[in-house]
Amino acid sequence: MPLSLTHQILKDHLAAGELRPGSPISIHMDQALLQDATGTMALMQFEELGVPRIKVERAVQYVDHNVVQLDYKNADDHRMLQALARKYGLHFSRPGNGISHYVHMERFGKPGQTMLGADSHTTQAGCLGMLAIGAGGLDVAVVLGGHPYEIASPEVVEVHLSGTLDRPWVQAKDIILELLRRVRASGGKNKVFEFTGPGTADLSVPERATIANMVADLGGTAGVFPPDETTRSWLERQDRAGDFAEVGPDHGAEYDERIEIDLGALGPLVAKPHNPDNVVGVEEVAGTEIAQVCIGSSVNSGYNDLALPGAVLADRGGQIVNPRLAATATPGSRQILAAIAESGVYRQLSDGGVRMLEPVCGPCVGMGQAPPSDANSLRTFNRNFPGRSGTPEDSVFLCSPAVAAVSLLTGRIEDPRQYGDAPELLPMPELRPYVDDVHIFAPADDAEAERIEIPRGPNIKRPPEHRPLGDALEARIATVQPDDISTGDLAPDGVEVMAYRSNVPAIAEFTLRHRDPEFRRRLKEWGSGFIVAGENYGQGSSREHAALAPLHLGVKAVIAKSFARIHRRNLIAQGIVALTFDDPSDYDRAEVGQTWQLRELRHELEQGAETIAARIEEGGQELVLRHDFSESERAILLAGGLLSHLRESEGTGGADSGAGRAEQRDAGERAHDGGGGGDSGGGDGGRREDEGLIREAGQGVGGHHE
Ligand code: MIC
Repeated sequence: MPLSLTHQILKDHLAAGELRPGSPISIHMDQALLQDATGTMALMQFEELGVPRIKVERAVQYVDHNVVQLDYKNADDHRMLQALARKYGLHFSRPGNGISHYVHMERFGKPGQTMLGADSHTTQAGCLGMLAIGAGGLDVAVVLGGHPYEIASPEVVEVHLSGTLDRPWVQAKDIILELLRRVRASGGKNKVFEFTGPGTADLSVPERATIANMVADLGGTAGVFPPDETTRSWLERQDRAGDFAEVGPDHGAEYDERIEIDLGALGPLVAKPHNPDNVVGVEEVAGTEIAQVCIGSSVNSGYNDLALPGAVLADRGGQIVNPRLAATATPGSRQILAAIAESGVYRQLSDGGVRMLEPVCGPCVGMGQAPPSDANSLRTFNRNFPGRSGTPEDSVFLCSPAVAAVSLLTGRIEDPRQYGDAPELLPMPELRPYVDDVHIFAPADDAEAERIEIPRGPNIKRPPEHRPLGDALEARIATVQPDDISTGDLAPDGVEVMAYRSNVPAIAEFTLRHRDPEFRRRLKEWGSGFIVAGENYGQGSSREHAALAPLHLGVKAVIAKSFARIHRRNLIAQGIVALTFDDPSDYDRAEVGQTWQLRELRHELEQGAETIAARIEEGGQELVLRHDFSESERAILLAGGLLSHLRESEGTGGADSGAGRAEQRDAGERAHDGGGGGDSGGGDGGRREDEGLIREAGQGVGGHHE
């Protein structure tokens, strides 16, 4: 049977299982990507494996998220990550060097390879013909330890792009927004989107990157652009001609589904608050007053994305950004920063009044540049979940650089097609001096690696422990949540909260703070609880803190109408039972405070039962719950989490000796406690005993600095 490129890559990397949609498979990973906000937990969990050096061909630790450095916390994380990378064999991209996805595309992505990344937008690497998948930190840690990654074998959707874009006013961003409009935010679950057709060939690599990145926002597993001459010349420009590979779909390849987009019929699109799939034509929102325009982020931070707004401003005789507006621009990488500096685009933007930011994630994850209250913000980013910008009642619209560029002029959302002929862009200079990886540091050799001590600061705490599942689970419903709860609701974005990514007890204090401020109090009072939720629970980012924080608070199970892929897996990896309703209307029976009993859970999981029996103590109603755990996921849950499962199944818990791991853990414990953290590491189901250190959310937490 003629195969899609996705199936060829999967076949080449298959460690176990059958390529039948939905059936569990394990795949070997060639590469891994980590960023600082998820990387600290990922690498600390890697340490727990006791493996001396990583076992993938290439892993890169980036620092691009937590870079505001309001106090020592971010800086301590960076220092620890640099040492961990050097010791265990990862490359380290220093802060300011660029946004992980953008730099990885420039310097490391390889057609035909696989990659697992501790960031949902890892899918961006599909622009070069990689199969790149986002995951929680623990799954990435386990892959670094040499294990394959387990996932449901995806369906492969052919996205056939016909025609060409009416550039520059209709852009690649509009293609992915059109897909979001059609497929919606959870419609891509367990699907890989493979792009074909003449419209695909016409897209540059950074344009493909914008689309592949936001496949994550369809809930998709990956997006793949088969490599072609455009890919080859991109790699040549990056001095990486040798990384090109002649791979592609077989002639007549079969796909599970086909979507056709006629690019000639596409207009500029905008995603309204509060979900990337809330897409309308720009004409529907044109005229909306805005207070902010932000250009850049991991998507739309390439040369042309910045050159167009620069040219729009310069073309109008030096017209400045409308005085009612605040505007920012973020280049994707140091390479792009150098290119816009040299070409004059930087000057066009800066002269126009755009605030030029360093190449980091920045406002996309609420790291500064929060918009004013009661105002709209227009951004070329990939997400607009409520509060993500840092302003709790925010109102964020997502768009292409073309829409952003013309809206700079008036302070309203504008339809760029009303602006006639496009201005000429300043040409991109030669990249030559910028392709050296002088700011990406190689790991130490084995001898030096052994001697490297890992510096840790007082905000850095060991990951929670996993406890084996008991025979039954019984707990009170601690919260009932609606559809589309994002991991940002569970573990919020922004400078204040994200500074605690290495400190689960502290970050737990912010869980659901806007959705249900009483949630934490209830769990503290009751000691444990269940979460009940609607559809697409845990959509959005891969942050496993959305599972780690509830685990710390005592959440034992989440019962939802449906789960987003990465979060479902994160719950399981951390030993939280993720179940669905057999009859979704049973969701309506759930009330905060009720006690739900899963009396035969262990037995049912051991036996591989398809359904799980539940009973509501008050009133005695019986409910039928479902699960879709693979055999190994059942074993993970029985063991209480992925790390304990690996320890059980390998006897020693890793490739190295158990003694080595114990020693490391002791040393780690001393170091973690160094600042008076008082972390006992025990307690029920990962619950820690250092609550005394945790003050109300929003105040300082732990450590001697406060
Ligand atoms: C995001 O875009 O939501 C993030 C911030 O990059 C996250 C990672 C994180 O929460 O650290 C993601 O996409 O996984």
